[in-house]
Amino acid sequence: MKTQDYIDIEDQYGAHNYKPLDVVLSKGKGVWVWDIDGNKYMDCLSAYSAVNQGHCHPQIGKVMVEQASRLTLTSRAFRNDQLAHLYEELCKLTRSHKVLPMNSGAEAVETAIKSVRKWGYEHKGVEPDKAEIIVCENNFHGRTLTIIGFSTDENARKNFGPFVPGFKVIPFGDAKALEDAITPHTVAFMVEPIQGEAGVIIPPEGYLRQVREICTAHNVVLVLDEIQTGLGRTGKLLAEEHDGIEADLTLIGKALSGGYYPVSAVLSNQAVLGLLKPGQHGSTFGGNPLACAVARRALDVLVKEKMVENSAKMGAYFLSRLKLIQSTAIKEIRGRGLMIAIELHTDSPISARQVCEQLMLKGILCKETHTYTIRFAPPLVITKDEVDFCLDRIRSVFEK
Ligand code: IF1
Repeated sequence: MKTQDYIDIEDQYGAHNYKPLDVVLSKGKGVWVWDIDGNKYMDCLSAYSAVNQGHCHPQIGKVMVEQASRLTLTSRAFRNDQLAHLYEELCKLTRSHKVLPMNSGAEAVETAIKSVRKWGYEHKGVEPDKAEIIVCENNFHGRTLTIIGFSTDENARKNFGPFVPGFKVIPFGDAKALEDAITPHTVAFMVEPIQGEAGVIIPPEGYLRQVREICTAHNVVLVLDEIQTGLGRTGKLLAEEHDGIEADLTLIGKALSGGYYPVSAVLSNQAVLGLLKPGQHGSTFGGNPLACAVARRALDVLVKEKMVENSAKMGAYFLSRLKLIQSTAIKEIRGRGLMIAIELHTDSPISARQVCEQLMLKGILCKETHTYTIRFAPPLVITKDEVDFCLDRIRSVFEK
């Protein structure tokens, strides 16, 4: 089959809920992927930061195959010999007290929402059915009905209502707005340390520290959605470390499995998760032995191979060199670690999508977000030579 054949069949039989670049991939290794014609590309999206450890990391692959031939799923009706290890290793690594494993990122977010509501009623003493959760404009936390109900992206929510009540939206990066929005019914504030889908939006210096103080002062649970920023993406294991704070609940997913398998988790630094009793939450696949074995090794290689340190180092280099590109099309270049974006002027002669299409022809795969921003988030195993390869091609698109 040729590229066009794949596209035609997808068009005919699949829902059109994505608009992918027209490249059909069939192989990956480290930062590189190959299409069905054997063309090689550098992956600067990393499956939306799920393959931070690089494509097909051999260690993770090995443990996945071994575990798959031994035991895959027990359900949580029985125990398995991997879950305890994952709990312990995750808690030690992230200084957490409790873990609740799920599968997708959205499920971790849903889990957090249920948990903080329960905490609000049973611990804080909020009146029945009055719990409020504060979130930010331009948030991205997933695609379930609850979550899109508090999205401010029209395209994500239009004609999907009615929605779950109990959410209040405030501007991102504005600590005063948070303080003003808190009422006696507020149970939690949920925020991305750096907004991903919104276009790699980094909040003002000190924002997260202020947010931490406000939440503590008002007895409000601080939930950090680190599903995208976590596990080394921003040059620290968790993005919260840049501000020297600790969230009460931290959500991780994506790279928790190195891209092998959907694994997510809610990490808790206080009694919130302790309130859940048998039968109140769960999932058939959450915490299964295959997921746990894969996640354990995905975390292990992240640490042992110093991918977090490499993310910080290569990210700083990448960003500093990108900023030297001379182009009237570029409005701003920003990033932290290997979570980087180029934002174009609204009157730029070239759209973000066109930049991505041109980069694809030069062997770089990346993805626009909204109309004006291009994101670069390569696997954290990228080398300096590979960053240079990428920079040369980005330069040639802009300096033309
Ligand atoms: C898609 C962006 C990335 C997330 C945060 C929860 C989730 C995500 C902070 C839900 C998911 C994805 C999903 C992906 C596009 C994508 C994304 F463009 F939207 F911003 F990563 F860059 N919290 N992010 O970023 O996790 O349920 O998907 O496992 O195709 O929708 P999920």
